[in-house]
Parts: sequence; C-alpha cells; structure tokens
Amino acid sequence: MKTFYSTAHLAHAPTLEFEMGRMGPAVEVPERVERVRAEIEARKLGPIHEPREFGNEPLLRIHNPDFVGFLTTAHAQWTKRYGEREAADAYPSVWPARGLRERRHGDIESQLGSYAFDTATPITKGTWAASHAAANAALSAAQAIREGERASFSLARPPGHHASADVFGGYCYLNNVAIAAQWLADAGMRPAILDVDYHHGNGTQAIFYRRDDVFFASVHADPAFAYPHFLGFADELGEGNGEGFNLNLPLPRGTDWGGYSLALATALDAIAAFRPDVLLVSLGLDTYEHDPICRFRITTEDYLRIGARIATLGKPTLFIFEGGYHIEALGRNTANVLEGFVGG
Ligand code: OKP
Ligand code: ZN
Repeated sequence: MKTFYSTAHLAHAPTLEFEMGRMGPAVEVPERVERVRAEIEARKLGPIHEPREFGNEPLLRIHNPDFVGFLTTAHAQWTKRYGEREAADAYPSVWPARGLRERRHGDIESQLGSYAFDTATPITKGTWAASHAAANAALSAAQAIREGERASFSLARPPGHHASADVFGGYCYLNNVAIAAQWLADAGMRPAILDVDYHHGNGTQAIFYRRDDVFFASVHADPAFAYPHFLGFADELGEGNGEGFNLNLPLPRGTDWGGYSLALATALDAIAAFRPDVLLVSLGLDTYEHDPICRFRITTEDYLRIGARIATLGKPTLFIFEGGYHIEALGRNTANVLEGFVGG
C-alpha cells in the first residue's frame, strides 16, 4: 500500500464554522491528516511518498474553468475588499435563490454566492494551494494504480466529494475522487467509485450523473435528516446514458454494523456487476460511533471488516481521504480500513 502525502494541506486551516445557528470551532482541521500519517508510520502500513505536480489540466477535465479561476483568486479578491483583519476568511452570505440572478463574474460577494452551496466552507489564504495539492495526491495515487499497484492511499485534505463541476461546499473545493477517476478513464480504464463517507457524495454523483462509463455507489446517512439534505435519495438512479449507473443507499440514524454491512454488500454487488477494472473509495471515517458531527455506530473493529469487504471485489483500489472528525480515533480507524483491505 503506497500512501501519498504532502505538508501542503497545512496551508488550509479554517478556525471557525457556522453550525446550528452559531459560530463554533472548525472540525475539518490539519490535525486530522497528521494523526493518520502518524498512525500509518507507527503501524508500518507501507511507504509514504510526496505527490507529483500534475498541473491544472486534469482538474479542468472535471471542473469548469471559470470555477477554477474563481477558487484561485477568491481570497485575494476578498482581502482586497475587506482588508486582512478579523474577517480573514471568505464566506458567502447571500445566494441567487429563486427569482434572483446568478452572477459568476460579479463582485466577490456575488461570486461566492454563485459558486457556494453552504456556509461551512470558508476560502482561506491557503485554500487553493491545499486543494490543488490534494488533487495532486489523488492523481499520484491514481498513477501508482496505473503502474500496477494493488492499492494506494491519497492522504490529503481538504476533502472533495461534495464539490461538483462548478459548486463548492461541505468543506470541499475540488473533487479529488472525480479528478482521479477521470484521469484513470482517460488512460483507458473503467472506474467505479464507492463512497463510504457518512455524508452523501453529492458532488461526485452530480459529476457522473449522466455518464455510463463511471459507476457511482454511495452508502450514507439518509438526506431526509442528514447533510447535504438536497441530494442522496434512493430514487436518484442516473439520467440519460447514466441511468442505472448511480446507486444511493441511504441509512437511518444509529446504523451499526448490522445494517451497514448489508448496504455495503449491496453496493459491492452492484459495482461487481459493472465490471470495473479499478475501484476508487471515497474514504470517510465519520461513520464512527463517537464522531462529533455524525450519528452512525460503526466501531474501530468494524473498520477492519469494511477494508476486508472492499478487498473481496479483487480490484486495484485507490483510497481517497474524505471526512472523519473524531481526532483521537481517526488514525486508528483509517489505518484499520487499510489493514483490513491488505489482509483481506
Ligand atoms: C463533509 B464530509 C452547516 C452544517 C454543515 C457540513 C458537513 C460536511 C461534511 N450548518 N455541515 O462529507 O465529511
Ligand atoms: Zn462526511
């Protein structure tokens, strides 16, 4: 198992998050990745490599050029307007909802509202650098698979599965798993994506929704009560050519290994029927029983089982780090999935 990691993620360190009507401490923080790296080193789960630079081209296979332009300049525009004092991070505060006009090229407030879908996802000074580096890590892990590795792990942040071609949100800016899947498809491979984060991967789904060359399956908390609230329902099956190539398995609050393992088996069966030659896993660890922002009951032991189950597909597998907010257990839980996979 090759892991791809760089310190570039440290540049993205939001401190505050707006949640439940008040500002609280951010949960998508640099320590997350540092804990996992330490655990991989301590357990000797394989070498850790520096990602290589892929440039913007592979990002633009997924993301709209104007959206990428916005991400690269948003923070500079924000500080030019408001100065560098307290409000150092850029947040949207107004959206072009029904009856209003989207303005992707307007002032920075209208750009933020045109491209964001929530208030959880600040653009800081280092957001672009870290996001670009996370995409490079995912692409490096994809290249390792392309060169014959059985498994690789992109250990980077910010995460990606909530970002679509031209919308950011859910702590995500660039969709790392979609960028890697597209790069592999462009190299002639047939990718399937399995998203096991607690939250539905609405961005990944939207990107591939009308396509039959990339299969997307997601096991997640029912959006009837959980974020992202507006996508991830079971009746979303894909559209046009993509009909039948999208599978959502929403689960109730309190789901433990019993309910979870049945849904995982269903997802893996559907993926097997697609006959992919590479599997990409959006690896969220926020299904953990003690996660501070989520409501499933997956245990540290269960993560070994999840890894072993994924291994039964028998495909080259690229794990991409997404959510997971219980800092103390995050290293152990993540490493358990990887170890379960290698041993499985
Ligand atoms: C990201 B990943 C706003 C709450 C926002 C955002 C959760 C993002 C999860 N009131 N919560 O999928 O782990
Ligand atoms: Zn999540």
